[in-house]
Amino acid sequence: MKAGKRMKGVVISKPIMYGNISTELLSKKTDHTHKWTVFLRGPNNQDISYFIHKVEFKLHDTFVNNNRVFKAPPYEVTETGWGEFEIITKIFFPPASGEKPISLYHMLKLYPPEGQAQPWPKGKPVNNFFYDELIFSEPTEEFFEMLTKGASGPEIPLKVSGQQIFSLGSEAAECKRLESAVAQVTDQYNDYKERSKTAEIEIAKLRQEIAALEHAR
Ligand code: SLL
Repeated sequence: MKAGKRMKGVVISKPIMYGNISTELLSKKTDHTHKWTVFLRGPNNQDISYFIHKVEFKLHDTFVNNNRVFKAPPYEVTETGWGEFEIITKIFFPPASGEKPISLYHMLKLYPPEGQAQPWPKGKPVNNFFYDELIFSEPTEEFFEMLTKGASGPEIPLKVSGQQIFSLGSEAAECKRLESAVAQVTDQYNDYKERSKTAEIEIAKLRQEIAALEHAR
C-alpha cells in the first residue's frame, strides 16, 4: 500500500444523522428556557468513529468555551440556553485519509413547529433531525480500508423505531410518493398539452374565418 495513493473510480458513502432535541425547562431559575442536545451519530445508532478523527461543534458566542471538540463518541453537546442559533458541526477525518473536514450547518430548534393543530404538550421534546450521506470519492487506500473494515452491522435501519426515524422502509415510501407525484405531474402536463393543441387548432380556424370575412367585405 502506497501512502496517499487514491483509488480511481471508487466512491463510498456513509449515512449519518444529525440534529437536536430540546425540552422546555419547567422550573426556570435563570433566563435559560430550554435544555437541548445537539448530536452527530449513525442513523442506526451504529458506531461511526472508525472513520472520524474528531468532531467540533461551534456554538453561539454567548456560550462559554463555544468550540466543543470530541475525539471519541458520543459526538454530542448538551446545554441549557434561551435562544435558537446556527450550530456548525465540523467533521475531521483521519490524517491518512487526506480528506478535508466537512461542515454541517444546523439550526438549533427549541420551539415546536408553527401551525400545529394541537397545542404542544408541556414537556414534550422538540426534535429536529436530518439524514445525510458523507460521500468519499476516490479514497486513499488506507482510508478505504478504514471505511470498509470498520462497519459493524447495518448502517440504515430497516424500519422506523424510537429515535431511528430514517429507515430503508421510509426511504422506499418516500420514493413511491415521489414517483406518484411525478406521474401526476406528467398526466397534468399531457392534459395541458392536449388542450393547448385543441386551442391552437381553434385559433387557426377562427383566423381563417376572420380572413374570409375581411376578404368578403
Ligand atoms: C437569539 N440570535 O437572539 C439568537 C442568539 C443565543 C443563545 C441565541 C446562551 C446561554 C448561556 C444562549 O442560549 N444563547 O448564556 O449560557 O435568539
